[in-house]
Amino acid sequence: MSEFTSQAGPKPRQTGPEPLPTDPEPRPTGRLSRRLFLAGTGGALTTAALATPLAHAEPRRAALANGERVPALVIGTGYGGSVTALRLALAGVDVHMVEMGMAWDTPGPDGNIFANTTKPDYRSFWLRTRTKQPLSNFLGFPLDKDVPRHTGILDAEDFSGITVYQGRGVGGGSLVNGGMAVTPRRERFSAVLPSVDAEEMYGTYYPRANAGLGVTEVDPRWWESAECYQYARVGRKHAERSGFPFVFVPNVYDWEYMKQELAGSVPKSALVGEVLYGNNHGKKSLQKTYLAQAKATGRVAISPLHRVTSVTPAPAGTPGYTVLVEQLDTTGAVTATKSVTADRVFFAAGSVGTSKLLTRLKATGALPRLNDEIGKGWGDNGNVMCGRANHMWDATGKLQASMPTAGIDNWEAGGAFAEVAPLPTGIETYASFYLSITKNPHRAQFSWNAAAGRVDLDWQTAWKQPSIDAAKTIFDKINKKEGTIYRTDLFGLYKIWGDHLTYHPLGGAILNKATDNYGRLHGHPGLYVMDGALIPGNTSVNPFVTITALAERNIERIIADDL
Ligand code: FAE
Repeated sequence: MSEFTSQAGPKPRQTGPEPLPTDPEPRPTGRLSRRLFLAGTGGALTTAALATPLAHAEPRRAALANGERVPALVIGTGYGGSVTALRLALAGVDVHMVEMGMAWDTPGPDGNIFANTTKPDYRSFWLRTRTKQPLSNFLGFPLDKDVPRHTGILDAEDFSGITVYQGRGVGGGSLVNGGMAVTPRRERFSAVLPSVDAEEMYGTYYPRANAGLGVTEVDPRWWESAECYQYARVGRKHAERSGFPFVFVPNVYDWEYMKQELAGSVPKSALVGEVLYGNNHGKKSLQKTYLAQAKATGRVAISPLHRVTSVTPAPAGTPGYTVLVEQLDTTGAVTATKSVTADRVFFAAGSVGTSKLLTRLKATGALPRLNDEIGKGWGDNGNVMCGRANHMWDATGKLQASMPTAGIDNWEAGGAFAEVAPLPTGIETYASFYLSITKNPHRAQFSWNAAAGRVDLDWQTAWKQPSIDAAKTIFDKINKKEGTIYRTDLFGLYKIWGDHLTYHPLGGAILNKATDNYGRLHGHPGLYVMDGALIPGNTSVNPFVTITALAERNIERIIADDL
């Protein structure tokens, strides 16, 4: 068995962001002193010897006020936004983060902040009255059910031909994802981000991102015998018997916590299937890593349940941008509209959120000088799901950890990397389940639909066929060797492929096309893209480590040159 981190430079061992320097200077001017500038770039980022424990300043709590002026406004609190906020704050800049989702810091009536995957409730979906679960059926029975409309954590956003799943709330996708923290193989990097220096990424920014995210590897000896990874060991057996490389992949889950879950000494999270609607324990979401560090600087304020609707150049004579923000209640109703002025605006609303905003702002003349690359180059990271029906002697186990640890790598030969995914139902399913990331060449475009007042995406369901073909290079062979068949009951009646969705939206404001090579939007100085919108449609593996590393690279340059 090989490992996926071998190309990523030194293996990170920390469990949180790199230690940060004390900031003894009085807060804030928003302008940079040379001293703070150094602390925020070279000092904090590369010289461990200079780092001392952070003095925990009081976090800035005030919600965004109408008429406020802020030096840096970050739209979204996912990976790109969190890196941006932390690094700007360390450089001495006051930051306001605007997040359309909830704070996710308050327990519900059951004492938990997050709902369980097997029991979706009002917390689970973003403004839906019926769940739209990625795996919609089981043994032919539909799984979806009615829920109260609420600003819940998982958005199943429908476009023609595809449903795009995204996290909503402070922490973005880190709240709902499987924590698989994969650095692409170096030899594949030039196809992922062709304009970026691989040497720098693998020498500096991937290691920095992995450290900041708290990425670690599962203890292989424990994994070999842990009841909760029997499903993954069955996955390995089948992969290897068909001659495919089976690779361990790192994760941001706290493995020591999972061991205690298994021992019954702490409240269970991964071992009761928590993932899609949040993890109450164990997972190092951004709330526990980058965002915790950002808040501790005392320079970062976050406004949850605030949605940015417009960014335009401020009136003549006023520097910066006018940003319109809607405040929401938990039914999704707008309770206030605020206008603020920001010297700089960082778009980090995710591939879909950023692309939708920029496409509309360009088309409606709010940001007229954005170039024609806006909205282009969107891809689904080649996502396609499937299940296989195993023989009775290949039980996958009643107890399955919801955090994946491994994949089948057939990228070179067949264009597919298949995550061996859990199916944590609490019963023996005799099913192996996979999320494949494939080399899919299709790219869609966002466009402004003036009549309907919305942004459309022109993806077509048929465009998933190359992904299905790539996944079949793995699973047809395994089925033949094992004498097994595909499950047809997981995505509808007699439907093998989960080809209607993606978990990994990428692109829409591509690096070095819609922006310069560091995320600066063309035509409007002081506007930046910092998230998955920069990446041209595919990362060959799960994307959040690459999004984080790219944001680390870009913000370092922006701080050095622009501020
Ligand atoms: P993201 O994390 O989506 O953050 C954007 C934030 O902006 C969100 O919090 C939005 O609510 C907010 N926002 C959007 N529009 C606005 C607006 N107008 N105003 C204010 N706020 C706004 O962006 N990736 C992996 O690498 N490994 C995994 O195991 C994995 N599993 C996944 C499982 C699921 C179910 C899902 C949905 C995704 C998974 N992903 C995984 C994908 C990963 O979470 C995703 O690529 C990143 O979260 C994208 O990061 P961004 O910073 O681009």
